[in-house]
Amino acid sequence: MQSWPSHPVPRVPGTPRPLRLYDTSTGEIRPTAPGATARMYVCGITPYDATHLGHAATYLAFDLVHRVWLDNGHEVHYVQNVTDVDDPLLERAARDQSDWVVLGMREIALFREDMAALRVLPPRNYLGAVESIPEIVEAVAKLLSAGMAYRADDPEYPDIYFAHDASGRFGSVSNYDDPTMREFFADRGGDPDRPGKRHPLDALLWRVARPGEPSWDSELGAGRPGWHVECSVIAQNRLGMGFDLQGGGTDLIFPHHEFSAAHAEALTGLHPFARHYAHAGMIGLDGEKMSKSRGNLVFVSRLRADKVDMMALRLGLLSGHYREDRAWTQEVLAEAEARLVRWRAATAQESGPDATGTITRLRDHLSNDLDTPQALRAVDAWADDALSGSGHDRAAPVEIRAAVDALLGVLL
Ligand code: 5CA
Ligand code: ZN
Repeated sequence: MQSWPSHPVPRVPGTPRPLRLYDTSTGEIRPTAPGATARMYVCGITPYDATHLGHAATYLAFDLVHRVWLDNGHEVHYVQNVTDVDDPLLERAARDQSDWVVLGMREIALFREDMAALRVLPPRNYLGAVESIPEIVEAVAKLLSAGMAYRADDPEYPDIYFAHDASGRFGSVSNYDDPTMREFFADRGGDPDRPGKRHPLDALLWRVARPGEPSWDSELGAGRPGWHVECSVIAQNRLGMGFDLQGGGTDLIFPHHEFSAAHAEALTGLHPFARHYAHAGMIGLDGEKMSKSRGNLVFVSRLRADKVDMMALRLGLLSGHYREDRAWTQEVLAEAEARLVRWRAATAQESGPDATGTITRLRDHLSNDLDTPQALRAVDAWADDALSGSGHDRAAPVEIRAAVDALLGVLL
């Protein structure tokens, strides 16, 4: 799958700060400690509808991780998937009497445009589930022969399930108790009541072909992959075990990230799958989580068509902390637009107050679990001073522009 266009990231004067990030599995803010190449996997979209502001906010959070690592001199190996075959996509295509392949391709194309417009740095590997089927089949076959997976007791559709406790570490990502796991499993794509399973929490690895559904021939028989194994295999085969960061929204903590880790750890006997699990809060609208199923969506492409400046959108989505559930409102956008105008005016001046302290504060706040509200306020303070005419450093506007571009991804 083709990724989207990149753009150069300027160097920022001064001293970088290593990134500390909240880790869901340990419940604390810990240093990320990548080697020369930082390895990050962020779960991609299921392309049955356009990118909404919730998706965008989540990808922006991990874009900042990417940028802080680059600032620290790391190469970043970033991998993202596209769930280009799964029940929601097939259901939407059936509802609209359209072809699921065409629907997926259209939404993926739009997503790429949205990401490029928002200046999200692209992944090095951007992979669809469909193109990854051979490697997924290989992994499922291994789990089956190791006795960690089994065929459902159903002569008609002997789907393959993962024995949830096969890694011996099930629960180590989410730390949820059993009732919470059962609730989320049922709500988020699981099938606890499927007859023929050995345990309600066992997760689907391979769905045997049904009439009217797409399927692929394989040594497992014709069928299609389950969801968690898709990300588990794509990540593992590009980044290896123990990669630096697995990311997504909080709705992916369980079952998705718990199972992606459990599959990989069972398969390899190694731990951990990822050294950090980071999750972005949910963006809501009118008091509810923005979601395709609720239909309360604001699309990035709609705002683009309405000529909203994508840099203002970026600033608006970054004005709240990534871990907070937060609401999108017209006021958030209006404030971001006003902020962008001020920053542009301040950096368009020939000189301004010395930028060193501001850039240090910007780095400090970002390295502290991506504290964007504080980071934006640090730049506000510089812009206010500059606009009030204080300071005559002729390098400062250029340096602030470079820092805001490189670290926040905002082009002034
Ligand atoms: N394809 C799977 C991941 S492998 C998936 O969850 N796709 S998705 O299109 O539903 O979501 C894509 C990403 O956006 C996920 O990380 C998800 O957690 C995040 N996301 C979805 N809704 C919101 C929201 N309202 N606010 C913030 N992030 C969201
Ligand atoms: Zn995923």
